[in-house]
Amino acid sequence: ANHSKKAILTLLYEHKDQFLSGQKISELIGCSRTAVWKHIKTLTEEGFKIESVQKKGYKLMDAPDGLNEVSVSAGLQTKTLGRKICFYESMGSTQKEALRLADEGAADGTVVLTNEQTNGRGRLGHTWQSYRGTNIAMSLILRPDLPIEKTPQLTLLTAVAAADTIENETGLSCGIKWPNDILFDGKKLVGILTELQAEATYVKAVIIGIGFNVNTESSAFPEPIKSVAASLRSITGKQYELASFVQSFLAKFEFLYELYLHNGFKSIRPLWEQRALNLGKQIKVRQPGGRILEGFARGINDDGVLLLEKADGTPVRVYSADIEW
Ligand code: BT5
Repeated sequence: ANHSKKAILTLLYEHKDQFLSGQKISELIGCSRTAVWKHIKTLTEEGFKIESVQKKGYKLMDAPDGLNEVSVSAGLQTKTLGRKICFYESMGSTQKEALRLADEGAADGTVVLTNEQTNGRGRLGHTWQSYRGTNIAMSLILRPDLPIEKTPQLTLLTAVAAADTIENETGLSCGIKWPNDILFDGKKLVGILTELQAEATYVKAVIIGIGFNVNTESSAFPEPIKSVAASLRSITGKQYELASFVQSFLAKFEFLYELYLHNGFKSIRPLWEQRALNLGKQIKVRQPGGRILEGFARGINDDGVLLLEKADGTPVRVYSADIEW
């Protein structure tokens, strides 16, 4: 029954501006017209506004605030990514759930998505704040055939995908602060967290978590986050449709990911460099173990490694697994 309800909602989303007759729906789904009517009734109770006109049929007028699984899956233009979506109305962390699902064997391209993340994680035990229905929290489960040392490149790829999506959807041109922050006017719009499930030498799964501040009002950010965070809405004053934003990100990500798997990081590197904010500057980097390194950021190489030059001229390679300040 749940399956038919989802199929009906999908049809309504796919024909958003048209009426679909009960007869047509029952034929396409393979259930009775009475069953169609009952499912429509349930959807209405769940908060979907569905216009129903005799002889014409049903038309989707509005949906509950925020995301739902079908709003993202209907019309999604990807081959693998998001073909399976695990959607939760509210949850602690999409990242934690994705790690659990990956451990249970979830397929490559599975996406975990929620309307409300209550215990979001950043790197190194930091927290990530989410605001119900106004920002996007999702995790991608990928199973690339990659050596472990190359996986930090996926963080850089994700940053490019996120910045490109923002530019396509809003016209804003964002910068990337190595390795994982997407900034506009110095404020953070997107956070990216890459985690691994690996055996000694091979990668079982890469879990990429992304948080986008989309429609959050700046007053919703508490101190001290307020001084470092921004949302698309706080910059442009506009509201964006979360579902189409997710669809657009998944399509962009998949495109870059395929390019990467076929041609390697050299196909991503120039795209990343175009948006890089701290190349050619003095920067500080925290290395594993807490040692702080200062130097001039020369650039990144074809492996995605940051090339730093210390004051005495010694070159140092910094991996995005290391933490920048
Ligand atoms: C990150 O960590 O930027 C990675 C954030 C990843 C979040 C996603 S959401 C979906 C998935 N599920 C999860 O549980 N996590 C992932 P880091 O570089 O450590 O930055 C964290 C710092 O950013 C915090 O210490 C705050 O200063 C700041 N911050 C927290 N929430 C923010 C927000 N909404 N917008 C901007 N900055 C924020």
